[in-house]
Amino acid sequence: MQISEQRIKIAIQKSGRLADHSRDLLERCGLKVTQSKDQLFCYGENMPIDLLLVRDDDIPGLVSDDVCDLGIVGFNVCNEKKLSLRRNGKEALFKQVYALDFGHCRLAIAAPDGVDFNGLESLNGTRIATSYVESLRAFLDENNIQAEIEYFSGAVEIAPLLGKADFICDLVSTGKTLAANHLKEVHTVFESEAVIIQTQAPLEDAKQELIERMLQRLDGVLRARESKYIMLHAPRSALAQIIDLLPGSEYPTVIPLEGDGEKVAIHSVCREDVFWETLENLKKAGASSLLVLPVEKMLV
Ligand code: PRT
Ligand code: ZN
Repeated sequence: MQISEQRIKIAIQKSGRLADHSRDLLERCGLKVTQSKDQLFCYGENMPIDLLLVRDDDIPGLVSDDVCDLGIVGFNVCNEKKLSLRRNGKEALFKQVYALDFGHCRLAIAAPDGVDFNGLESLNGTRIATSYVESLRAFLDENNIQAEIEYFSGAVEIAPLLGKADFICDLVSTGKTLAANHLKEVHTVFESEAVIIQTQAPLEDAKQELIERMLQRLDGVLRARESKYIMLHAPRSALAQIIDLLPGSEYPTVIPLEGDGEKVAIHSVCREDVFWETLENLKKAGASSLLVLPVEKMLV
């Protein structure tokens, strides 16, 4: 199998925290693929789109260098790459298109249990271990903090135990790893989630069109994921109040009910989750026969 230049290439993580979500998202966009024997790329069967399966750290570089047209990667990795290119006098040639609502975590400063932390000034004159050297440096500079950065490529959380650092700066999601290493989170540097990035290199029209089509589908999947379709009956007299209660609903459809002059049916796409409390409030306002359905695809 060979990857043709006329096809779109999307870099995704080969294995790890983002791998399955990335594959799943692209499948939802209608892409069907066959994986190569060496498992390094997937050939798009029904669209001229191939997937390159790589380490997440390589994704921003592959997109910036125009080896791949799109990439799915953590914001944290993109940010680090951007800053490190900038330090070397270069600009990253990729742009972030959408945040994808998975791979949520935060880059945070943590201190050993029992250490007093009285705001960011407590970091002055200390050593902080991290794999995110550039992100941490930018954060310290922004906050006028003088601290030494100790680079650790992994297992950052053991640095204080080894006497190599006073604090650490690492990714946290549940906080269990910190707790297991007797560390406590003291400050969030930034929040992160998976994002889709696009090369800024000029593309042929056909390729650009295909990318736009794919991104439109992606937008549809993301919108659908956070949307619900709600149907209910409402007394005409309470129409305005009930429409007000529908979360994130823009233009509800109001349909007369055959044989009932008093009531109407309301159908609406809600661009947010619909909680039980909302349904209870709608019922209190006079709504009945409430139905909430998931939305699978959306094209606006
Ligand atoms: O092999 P490759 O280089 O591709 O993968 P990797 O090992 O570098 O990355 P991977 O798969 O661990 O993470 C990929 C991306 O997932 C990261 O770049 C983040 O964008 C996102 N992500 C989300 C996380 C976490 N949550 C996370 N918890 N990445 C890492 N962690 C680690 C963290 O470094 C710490 O060691 O998990 C530990 C903490 O987890 P909690 O749940 O105990 O707080
Ligand atoms: Zn990695």
